[in-house]
Amino acid sequence: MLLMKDVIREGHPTLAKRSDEVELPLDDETKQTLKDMMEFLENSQDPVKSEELELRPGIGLAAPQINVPKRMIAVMTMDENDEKFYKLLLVNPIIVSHSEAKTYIPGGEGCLSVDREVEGLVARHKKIRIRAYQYLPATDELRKIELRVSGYVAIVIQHEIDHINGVLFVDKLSENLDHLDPIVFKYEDEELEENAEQK
Ligand code: UDB
Ligand code: ZN
Repeated sequence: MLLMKDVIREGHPTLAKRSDEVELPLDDETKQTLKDMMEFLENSQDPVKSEELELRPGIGLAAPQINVPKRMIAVMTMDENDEKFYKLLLVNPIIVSHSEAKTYIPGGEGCLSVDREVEGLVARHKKIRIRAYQYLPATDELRKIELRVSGYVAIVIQHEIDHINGVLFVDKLSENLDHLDPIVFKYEDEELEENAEQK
């Protein structure tokens, strides 16, 4: 089981290197790493387990963050409209095309591998098209897929693909992105409504 101590931090050389292509078919060790990555995200989002195990609630993880320099990422999150759930293990992902338009998370990004509070925003493509192999642990299948995603999920995937290219979000901060449309989260609107109602 992966814990926060297994997540390497800013300054570790593996985080600054381009990770290696994964050789297919997947070997058993690589399959286990993929399963461990998803289990970490699941545990970290479980209120009871995350507290017991002292995990930060993660929505994405790239293999180099656990010091495995291979091109593999895990994502587990809802989209910003709380409509679609994404639970993906991707091997050798590539962004085949992207929108010209960019967007950003208005509160800024963080990272499981960055312990300090970082001020600054990250501009990311609003829409991306990805080709990858998707690993399905339940059936032990590896499927070639093409995915089109936008908004928050596209940001998460770009953040993880940056990791397998040796790039951290702190390497690409902007002070002001007012010229771009930010991601708008549905749940934040609800919070605002609730706050308004309390007044
Ligand atoms: C995260 N989690 O996992 F909107 F329930 C971040 C950390 C760094 C704060 C743990 C996160 O944003 N969780 C979250 C967000 C919500 C609602 C919720 C939980 N990452 C993943 C990472 O570092 N991968 O390498 C950082 C994200 C910032 C932008 C994309 C990834
Ligand atoms: Zn990260």
